[in-house]
Amino acid sequence: MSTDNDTRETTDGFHLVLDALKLNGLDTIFALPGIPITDLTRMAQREGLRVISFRHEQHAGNAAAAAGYLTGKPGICLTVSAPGFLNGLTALANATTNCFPMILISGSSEREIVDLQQGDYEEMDQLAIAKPLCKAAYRVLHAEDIGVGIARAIRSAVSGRPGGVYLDLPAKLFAQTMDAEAGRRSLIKVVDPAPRQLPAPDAVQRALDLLKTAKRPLILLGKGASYARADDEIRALVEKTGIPYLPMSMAKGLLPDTHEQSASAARSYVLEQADVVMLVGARLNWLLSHGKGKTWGAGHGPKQFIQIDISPTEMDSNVRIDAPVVGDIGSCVAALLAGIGSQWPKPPAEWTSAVSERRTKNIAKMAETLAKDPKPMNFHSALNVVRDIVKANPDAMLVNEGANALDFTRSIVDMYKPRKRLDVGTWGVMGIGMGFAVAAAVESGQPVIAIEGDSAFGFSGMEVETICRYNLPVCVVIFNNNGVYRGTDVNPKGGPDVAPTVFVKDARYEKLMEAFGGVGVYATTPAELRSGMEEAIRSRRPTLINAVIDETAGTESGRITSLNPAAALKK
Ligand SMILES: Cc1ncc(C[n+]2csc(CCOP(=O)(O)OP(=O)(O)O)c2C)c(N)n1
Ligand SMILES: [Mg+2]
Repeated sequence: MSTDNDTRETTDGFHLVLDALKLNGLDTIFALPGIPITDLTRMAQREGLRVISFRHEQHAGNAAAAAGYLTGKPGICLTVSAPGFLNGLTALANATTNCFPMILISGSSEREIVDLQQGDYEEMDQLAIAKPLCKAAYRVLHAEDIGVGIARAIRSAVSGRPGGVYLDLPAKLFAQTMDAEAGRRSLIKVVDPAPRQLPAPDAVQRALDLLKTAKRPLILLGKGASYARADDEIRALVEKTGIPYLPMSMAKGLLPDTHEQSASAARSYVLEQADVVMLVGARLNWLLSHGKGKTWGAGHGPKQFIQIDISPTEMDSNVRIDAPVVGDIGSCVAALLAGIGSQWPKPPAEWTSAVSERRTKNIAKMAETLAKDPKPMNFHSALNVVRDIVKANPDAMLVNEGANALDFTRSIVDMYKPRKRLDVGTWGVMGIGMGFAVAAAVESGQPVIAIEGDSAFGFSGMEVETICRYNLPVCVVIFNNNGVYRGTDVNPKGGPDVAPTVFVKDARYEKLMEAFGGVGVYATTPAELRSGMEEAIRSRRPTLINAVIDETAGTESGRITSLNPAAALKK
């Protein structure tokens, strides 16, 4: 059996899994132990892997997904069978939707019993359940196939469009033994797991030809562009063409939000007016109103789209793509840059000055709002503080979830560096907060600021214990407005139950952090919030600031009120 060095003669499933991960540079596991993987977590730690143990699998899964996005290597989540697996599955599906590479490794029960449905401990056909919710799903039945299983999982997670992969490891596999040397030879160090995919030269030329005809061009950067790690090339593309750009939420900071070509403060104007739009790693899904309708200036004349994406089937998903450029974003942008050369004509000044005029006006208007000091504190006056703190700490990671707490933060807090912002992503899902915060701290070593709606925080709140246990430099700021969207709803029947969107008023969330040895701060003014955040960043101690926000300040669903179906009967 195993020893500390390579002299062992026999190996087993446990060690082969760990050796295969290590061989591929996967050195961190986000886990929750139990049958049959408890020993795997212990052995992983003994073998020098970092094991971050969570209180609920969904957050371990979210951490793995965020780690995948931040490192470009698949994040590893390890769970027990059936219920543990299901708890992790939400994160796996969310990772796949967000195109974050992760591998959910789950122990499972005995195949023979599961397949005959004879009622095993935690019986469930996990592979079948996982399959439609992720990019690929594999099961390994024999120790000698572990190397191949992990190699396939890695390739599936990171090549092409990244996503979630499920790897099913039945309990019996772990105890299987084989000759150590044969075991070593069975492992695969994956060569070039995410191969470059070069765009076709004629596709690049078509895109450039179209871009050249534009009178009101716009570049739209998505989180695919951030993930691509082609930061310098993307910046060069924006600056050499002189085209205004809009970053999607997680592309903020790819270029600093203060960049003069950023059209964020003139978003509705540019979406409505642009005639040629170049999408870089951004999908025309609901977050972009599917590329059509009022947002896109229906009636303002036709729009033409250039789309850069690694997935050919993304093209025409919602509207016609006039110039598809399929390949990895780094290669596509490099090819476009080569074609652009140094003589590229700037967009008509009429367009760029119209954009910048609106931008200046809106920024000034926002500055006025931010300068106000209402009592009680509202989203704006609180975010004015967060904005300053992020500006002073541009390397800090920002995690963000909620409705109003999300939307206001996204528009008010400027980001200065790529891949610093992690949020609810494509699904707008609540519950990513503490899992993402843990991964951000573990993978970057930087201070993490998590701006959380009070409802949003509740989904993963117990992981503050995890944050304290690993002593992570996470500063959680809860925007506490007593509920979902607002704290002001009342029960129309007047009974003892409060309205469905309302929580316990003036809840003392900071005491949760104190319970585990972290720092709790109760902040009712911007000054208290500022000193709490400054101290958290300076000390790197786990901190939770309960920022009390005017309970009337929010709007229904934040910025997406219109997605709520309207009742036909108004009563
Ligand atoms: C998993 C999941 N469940 C429910 C929702 C619906 N939802 C959207 S935002 C939100 C919470 C908003 O309240 P809060 O986090 O307090 O933010 P606020 O608007 O009050 O700042 C909920 C429950 C969701 N997006 N995801
Ligand atoms: Mg709230």
